[in-house]
Amino acid sequence: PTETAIPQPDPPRPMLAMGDVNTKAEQTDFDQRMQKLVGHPVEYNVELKIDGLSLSLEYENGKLVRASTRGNGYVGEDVTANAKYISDIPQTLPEPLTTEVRGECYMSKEAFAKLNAEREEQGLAVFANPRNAAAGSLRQLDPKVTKKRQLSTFIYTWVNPPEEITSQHQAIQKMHDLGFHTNETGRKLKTLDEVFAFIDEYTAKRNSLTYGIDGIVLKIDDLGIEQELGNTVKVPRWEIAYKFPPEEQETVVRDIVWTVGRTGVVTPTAVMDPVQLAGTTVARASLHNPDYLNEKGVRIGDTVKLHKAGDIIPEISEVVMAKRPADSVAYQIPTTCPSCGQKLVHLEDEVALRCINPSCPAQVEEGITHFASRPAMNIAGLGPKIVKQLIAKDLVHNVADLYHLTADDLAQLDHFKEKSINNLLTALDNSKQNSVELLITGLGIDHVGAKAARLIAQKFKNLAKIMSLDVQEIASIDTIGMTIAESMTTYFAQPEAQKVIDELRESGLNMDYLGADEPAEIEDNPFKDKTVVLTGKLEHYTRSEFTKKLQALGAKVTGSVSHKTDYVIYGKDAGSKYTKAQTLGVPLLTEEEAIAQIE
Ligand code: 3B8
Repeated sequence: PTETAIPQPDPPRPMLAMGDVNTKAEQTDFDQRMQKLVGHPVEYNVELKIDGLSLSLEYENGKLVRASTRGNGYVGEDVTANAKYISDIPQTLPEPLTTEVRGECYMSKEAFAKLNAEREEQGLAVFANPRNAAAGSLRQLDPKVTKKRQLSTFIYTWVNPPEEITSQHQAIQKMHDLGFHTNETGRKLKTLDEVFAFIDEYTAKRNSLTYGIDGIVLKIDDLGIEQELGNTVKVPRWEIAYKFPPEEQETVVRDIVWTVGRTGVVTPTAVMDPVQLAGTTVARASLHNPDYLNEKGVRIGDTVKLHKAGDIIPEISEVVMAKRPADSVAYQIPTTCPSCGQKLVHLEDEVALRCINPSCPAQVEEGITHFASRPAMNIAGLGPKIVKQLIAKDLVHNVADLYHLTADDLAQLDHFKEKSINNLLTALDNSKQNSVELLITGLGIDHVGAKAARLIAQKFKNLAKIMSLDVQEIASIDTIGMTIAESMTTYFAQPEAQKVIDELRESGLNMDYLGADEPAEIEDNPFKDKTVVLTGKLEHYTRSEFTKKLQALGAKVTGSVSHKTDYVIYGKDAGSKYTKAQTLGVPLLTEEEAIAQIE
């Protein structure tokens, strides 16, 4: 991304950061200051403070022309190309407006956890929190990376709203109607007691939200008063952020254990005395890699402060040095694999330690478990515990051996009786008919997940063909890059890999793509990839017509309203689903509004 000046209205309106406070007493001060300045009590719009990074979106005649991050306020980073790949940003507005909105770009807790898990598996450094992950994913030279990372937005400021919009509350409603993803939990409140109650409510609900928040924002709702009060040099006078106190616990590290992943990455985990933290009991925290472990300086026996990154992933903040035992000794990073005992290596460009022994039992175990897992060959009943026993009893050494298992072999496993034996043999037999992309996924080739496997299988149709491809041919697929292509050719060039695949073929596994051809890519629209619920009596379409229409736009139409619902579209006499959407803060659209959006 290149640096460009954020175009400023006249007078310029820099993208400011907020002033923030940590106590209710400070908020009382703020409220009193506002009342004095304004001359009477003021109403506030109270919003959740999303843990992301600020984003400005500019539209000309209803078309998105520029997206930029805050940077230093006046000079931001141009992320227009990247913003095309954030699915909840409208590329066009239903009205030909020339305007600017601002909001927060964030990564959901789920996407954050998934991304970090993948990065750890690949030997890459993990992101400390969703904000860093969002920033690292948005500010990418290659917008394709942004596309893969599943970013979202909440839009909360209309820089130059039309005249009829006189309050922040209204501005959010209208921006929502224009197709922006707004956070509907915001509330217009009159008294500080109500504000405190809101804070208490979300302090309790915080952990159950699908996105991270780090506080709440108090804004004078009246845009006229906002304008009058204006800004100090750095922060607006008319609003203040309350930051949640960090949730932190102290506990003692009893051990540091190392586990070997499918790709041979060896990861340290601190095992601690269990403590309650942000709604769950925590007894383990990943230390990610040797560099991270050394940086934290953790030793066995240390008392540590623990928090949750992005509200979900337990992480050691720091060692409490004052409580370090007198007989404490520095922790020694292992040099050999905890599973096979072979010497560990540090590959160039990686922070991770790796075991590069292809027959390391821990890797084989992870590899076979992955092969059998749901996104791969989906072999019911072949979970980690069974795989562990199969390896320990020397019954399998690789995935090809699975298809040579007999009833007698399986009878050696704990609690395996006739029924469980038959079930597993049938599941193995059925898996032979799987379409080839599941087999490719199951091979566990570095960087090649279910999606890449499907794209490649769709294009090249069978495994023999796929194994003969060169890097350029694989990378000719639109969303497949050189990393995946090189990883595939390297994998298939290995004689051991070829041998396993030959054996699988001899066992009768299907090697062809059996799926349907890929449906045409759905163009961006407000309902693409959104979960939508219809309720009440519709006037313009029947329920099933409207459902089909939405599905054709890439929406998932479901029957019940939850936190996962993006929109509830309602007609006449809408009942409980409408009310539930209101309580959950799920955006509501009338049938007419939805049709306007579609058109
Ligand atoms: C003025 C208003 C900065 C912000 C703002 O969810 C300003 O309003 C700001 F100069 O940063 N993280 C929010 C959030 C952030 C801001 C905001 N409102 N809801 C947030």
